[in-house]
Amino acid sequence: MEIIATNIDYGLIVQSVNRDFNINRLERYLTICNASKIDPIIILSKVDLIEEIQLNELLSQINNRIKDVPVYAISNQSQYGINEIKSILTRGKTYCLLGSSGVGKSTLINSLTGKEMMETGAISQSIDRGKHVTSHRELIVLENGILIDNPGMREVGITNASDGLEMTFDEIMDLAEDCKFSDCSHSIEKGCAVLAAIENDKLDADSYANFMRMEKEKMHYESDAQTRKKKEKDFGKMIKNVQKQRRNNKF
Ligand SMILES: Nc1nc2c(ncn2[C@@H]2O[C@H](COP(=O)(O)OP(=O)(O)OP(=O)(O)O)[C@@H](O)[C@H]2O)c(=O)[nH]1
Ligand SMILES: [Mg+2]
Ligand SMILES: [Zn+2]
Repeated sequence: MEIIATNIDYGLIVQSVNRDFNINRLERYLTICNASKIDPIIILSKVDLIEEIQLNELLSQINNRIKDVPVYAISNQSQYGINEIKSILTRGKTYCLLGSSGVGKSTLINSLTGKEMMETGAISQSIDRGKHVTSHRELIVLENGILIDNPGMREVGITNASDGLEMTFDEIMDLAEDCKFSDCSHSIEKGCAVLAAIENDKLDADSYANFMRMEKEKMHYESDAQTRKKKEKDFGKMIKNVQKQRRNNKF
């Protein structure tokens, strides 16, 4: 969550069409953006590496699970789709680039500026991943909009997602209104409208599974935070006690 600074308008979530492609992870980024109150935009990069028919398949997979989020396909190599990205950028708005190492975030900035402004780096052959070329946040001011390049994220954990999950999975939230029990956990209950929707192919089972996983992570994080808070409070009390006893010359 810390990766997203304040005063950002849009999150450009970059994912490449090869090994980095992962819809569960896209939903994680969406959750982080939603929790940070920034508008997500998905950018599929490196489309030069696949055929058009494969690209259409990936786009429809995304479409089945993620609604209401714009998706753009680009290639920094062939410059496919770059003008479209240029055309959506707006003066006065700030965009931050999010995504794994090696997906082409910095190269995209170079494409947009037409200059070799940002350092980019080859993918590691042995692990087929980026080498974390960008090591710190950088701000680039364009004619149209301000871009913030970020180091590639190693993992996209759900921490204090506030209502990010609810926004990302609003379809599930809407269904949940019709669950028989108001405190339904959508896991085993009879009369659960969410489970019924999966049964009737109205809700994507993978999307549901991803939601449940992140919900659990969020709860773990919250209970950890609560435990930490309690421990700190207890420690504070202990210090106070010792000081008091010391004042009273108990030892
Ligand atoms: N085939 C292909 N390769 C690309 C494309 N865009 C970037 N690359 C290559 O992917 C590698 C990584 O690109 P970077 O722009 O450094 O990736 P990054 O997302 O900034 O990575 P970090 O800074 O490590 O987070 C480089 O070798 C780029 O040349 C593309 O559209 N197509
Ligand atoms: Mg970079
Ligand atoms: Zn339910």
